[in-house]
Amino acid sequence: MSESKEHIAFQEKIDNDIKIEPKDWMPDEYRQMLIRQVSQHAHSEIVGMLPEGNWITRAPSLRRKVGLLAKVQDEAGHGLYLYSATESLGIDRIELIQQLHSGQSKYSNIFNYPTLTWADIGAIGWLVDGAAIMNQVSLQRTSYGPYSRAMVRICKEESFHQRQGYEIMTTLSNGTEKQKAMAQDATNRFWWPSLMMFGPSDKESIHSSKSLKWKIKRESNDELRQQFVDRAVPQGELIGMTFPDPDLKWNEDTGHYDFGEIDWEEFKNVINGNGPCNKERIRARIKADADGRWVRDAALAYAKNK
Ligand code: FAQ
Repeated sequence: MSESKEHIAFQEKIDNDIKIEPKDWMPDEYRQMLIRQVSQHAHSEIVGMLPEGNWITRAPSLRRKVGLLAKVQDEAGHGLYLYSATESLGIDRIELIQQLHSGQSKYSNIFNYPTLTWADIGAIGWLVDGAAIMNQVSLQRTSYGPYSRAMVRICKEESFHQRQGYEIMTTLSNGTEKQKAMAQDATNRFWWPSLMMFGPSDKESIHSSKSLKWKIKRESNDELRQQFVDRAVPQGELIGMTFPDPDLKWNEDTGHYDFGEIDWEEFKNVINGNGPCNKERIRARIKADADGRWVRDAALAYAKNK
């Protein structure tokens, strides 16, 4: 079947790097693909507040507490930009939140792991925000205007997040033997799940070919994962961390680090609701939604009276 005039004009715009804006014509599949990805991204931001929020009351100093509070608040802001970008595609935020609560919509695998020690806050900033930035810098060039603009703003804040995490790891690795061991343990536990954040391998990724053709994603899952490994390994070595992968080594020929096979069974389990903290995370989100209902009701009643 030959493509319609609209389809051809749409693809021409994409090929010429002209952004698609909310009122422009777009294929329904492009719209649905964006609603899926951007809403999952928004959910990740607000579920991502939970593992770190767990440590706000136990931060080891006032300075650390202020930094962590600011970071967690930033994540809420990122969620807001991204829900707004998703709403510009014609879906209501309440429906998106219901999809998160019912398990119909995914969010990043990484937030289903527990934060057991203070060093986990360092490892999350260094590795999780590090991985998130690698992906989001690329998404600044995504073809959908509102998503692309949200990414520019989010990336500025994420780079502060990454630095505060790396600074925590640097401090711990210069500390007592116990502190060094705590930092190493956090690195060991967060390393593989951070690599999984980039999604399945290119061979297994179901959405990549369409997404790359429409420039929703600008680089493939494996390309971004490799860039992340190449950047994170020297950073870890600089502060005396090792990585839990016997196959990790510099490859002179490719100019990249080789690394071992990811445990895709673990990845599938976690993204399908069976990770260590999935149920706890969704319970916390549902409770937060119910606890905040009176505020929304009051705001609506006030708006109506005006
Ligand atoms: N976790 O065909 P693909 C952050 C699912 S933000 C869970 O390759 P795609 C900030 C995927 O949805 C972190 N599920 O899919 C922060 C699909 O399932 P579906 C979030 C995953 O979309 C830091 C299926 O597997 N960032 O961390 C994951 O082309 C610290 C097949 O996969 C973004 O969301 C995963 N890791 O590529 C906050 C970035 N990977 O929908 C607090 C935007 C894949 O068919 C503290 N998203 N799946 O049921 C993307 O770039 C893409 O969506 C990918 C996946 C690369 C994540």
